[in-house]
Amino acid sequence: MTEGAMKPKKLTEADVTAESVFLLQRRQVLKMLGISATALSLSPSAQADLLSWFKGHDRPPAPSGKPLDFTRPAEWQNSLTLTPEDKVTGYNNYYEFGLDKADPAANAGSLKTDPWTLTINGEVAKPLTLDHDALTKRFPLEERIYRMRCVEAWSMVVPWIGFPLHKLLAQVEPTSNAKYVAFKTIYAPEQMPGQKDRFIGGGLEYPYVEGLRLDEAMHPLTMLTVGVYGKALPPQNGAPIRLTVPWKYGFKGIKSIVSITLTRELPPTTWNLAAPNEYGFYANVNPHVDHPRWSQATERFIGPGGLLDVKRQPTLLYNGYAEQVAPLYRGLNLREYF
Ligand SMILES: Nc1nc2c(c(=O)[nH]1)N[C@H]1C(S)=C(S)[C@@H](COP(=O)(O)O)O[C@H]1N2
Ligand SMILES: [Mo]
Repeated sequence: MTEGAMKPKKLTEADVTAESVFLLQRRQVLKMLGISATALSLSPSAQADLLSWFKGHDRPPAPSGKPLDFTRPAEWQNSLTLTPEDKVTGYNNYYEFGLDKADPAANAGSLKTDPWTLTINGEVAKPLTLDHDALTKRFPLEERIYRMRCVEAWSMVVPWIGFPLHKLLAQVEPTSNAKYVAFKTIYAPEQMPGQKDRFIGGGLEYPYVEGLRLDEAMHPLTMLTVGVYGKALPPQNGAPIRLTVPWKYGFKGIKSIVSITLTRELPPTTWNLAAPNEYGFYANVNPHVDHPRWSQATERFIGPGGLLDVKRQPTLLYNGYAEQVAPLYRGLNLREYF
């Protein structure tokens, strides 16, 4: 076999499994459940996602994080129906641990999240490094119930715990040159099989990197997240600290962050590097701007009912946060800057 033939094709975010193996398993599982594929009002890829999760249902339970001290400010509470904890911590994207939705919960236990060092540097007057304990102790923690929308067109509602990024940025004092904020995931190929193997890791470049404009980073909705469902984040959700930007597609929410760097220039971002025509820098949730390969007009909400409780619902502009964030994008052509 030539080296060229061995090379994995560049995977995009929707190509989450080895399709041929998967279609077979899906048919078998559906048959076992007595469900015909057409009886489910789900696209093949949606079924693939859910059943890959189902397939992993005998996985070891996620190590339960330690309980956190936090408040529940009324501002961030609401009456949205929550996605249950086992789905939030069992149905994940974290390609460093594999492409199936069940892979992160099964494999991310190998990530050593304590000790940890988060460095904040670049165009700042006062660079800072935080150790593992500082991540949960330096800033008061609050629970915030946010919508979460993956670019693959599934969605959840999640009770995250963390603090607003602007509080951290205020402490490092960005210089007048700072225009963007760049984030980087840990690079630890010995602990992350997907960083070592291009088949497992989907052909992405690692470490995973993300970025925001400084004004987006300073927005009160933008959060550094250290917990979920009352406890420290499990590794599959990005322990010990990850980004949550609820009006943007989920891939902006970079996990297991080791550096935050303020920059003059727009930073590179992982999915944009992988497929620039499909994933932009902004990645604002927008029902009117389709992905080149699928519609973004609706989404599949993963709800509390049974395993297959997936409700199709309209996608909301800026994921329902238009009132708060639309001013950031006044005058910007959202089709061009997707
Ligand atoms: N380092 C890293 N961060 C990542 C990803 C990843 O593969 N690697 N996946 C992203 C995608 S596509 C989504 S939808 C969210 C999923 O977060 P969750 O598993 O906590 O729901 O994490 C994002 N952050
Ligand atoms: Mo995603």
